[in-house]
Amino acid sequence: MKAIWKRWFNKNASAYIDSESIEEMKDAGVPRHVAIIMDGNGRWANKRSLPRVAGHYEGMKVVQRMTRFADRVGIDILTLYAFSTENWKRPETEVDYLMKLPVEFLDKFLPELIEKNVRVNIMGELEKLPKHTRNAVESAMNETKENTGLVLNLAFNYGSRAEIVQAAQYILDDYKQGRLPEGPLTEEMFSSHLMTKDMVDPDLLIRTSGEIRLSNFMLWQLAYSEFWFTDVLWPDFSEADFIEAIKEYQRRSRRYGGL
Ligand code: V07
Repeated sequence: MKAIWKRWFNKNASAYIDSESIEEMKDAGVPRHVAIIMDGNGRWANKRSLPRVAGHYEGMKVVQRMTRFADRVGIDILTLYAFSTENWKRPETEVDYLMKLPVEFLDKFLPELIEKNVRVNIMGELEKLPKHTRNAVESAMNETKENTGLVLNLAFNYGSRAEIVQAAQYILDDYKQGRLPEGPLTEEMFSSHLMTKDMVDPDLLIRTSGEIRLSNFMLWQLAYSEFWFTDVLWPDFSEADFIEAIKEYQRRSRRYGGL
């Protein structure tokens, strides 16, 4: 099939991915924690002569679909890089729009997340967000905090070096207050001060849009993860692409199994 039709078909047939191939994939062992850098939204819009925010809106719809997919295949944690601390440097109108997206997303999607037993978690500095944004994400976290299904972990106003420095600061404070035992600091003690303290490390990192770098994303947590890159722009990312990434992950972990 021609690539362009394949894309169109995959996107529109997404709900009909046959359950047999899903079951097969589940049996081979899906990654517990998948982290995604959702890149290429602006470029997707540019290619269509649309404003960049149109790409962000389309990207938000893909967040919904991939959350459904992660839930369906039994992934435990889906971490998505929604907004980096660097993103404040973008034009004000674009930043304003991005700050409205969580509100829009949750207005539409929170009831379904609750129904699916999904727990929403935000990883990042919420203090600097506009009030309406902060209220929306905090109430989503609150309303889902008892849920025991998929964890939808959104990296929002997140930067990994700042997270690591913050962990060091917490450790210093704890030490001064006598809350830390004497003796050497361990990796476990350190990682328990990170924003991912109760999570396993990502098994698989996906980055869309052809960029092959980490851009200050989960530097500590990705130490042993498999990396999978694709040229597909985030608004075009489909269930078929997600399956391809998981299958490649399964091939690699079979090959290096036990190591
Ligand atoms: C954002 C859509 C995805 C592509 C990347 C940039 C634009 C979902 C959220 C979100 C955030 C918090 C929350 C629920 C949903 C989001 C921003 C941007 C800033 F509790 N998508 N999305 N937040 N984009």
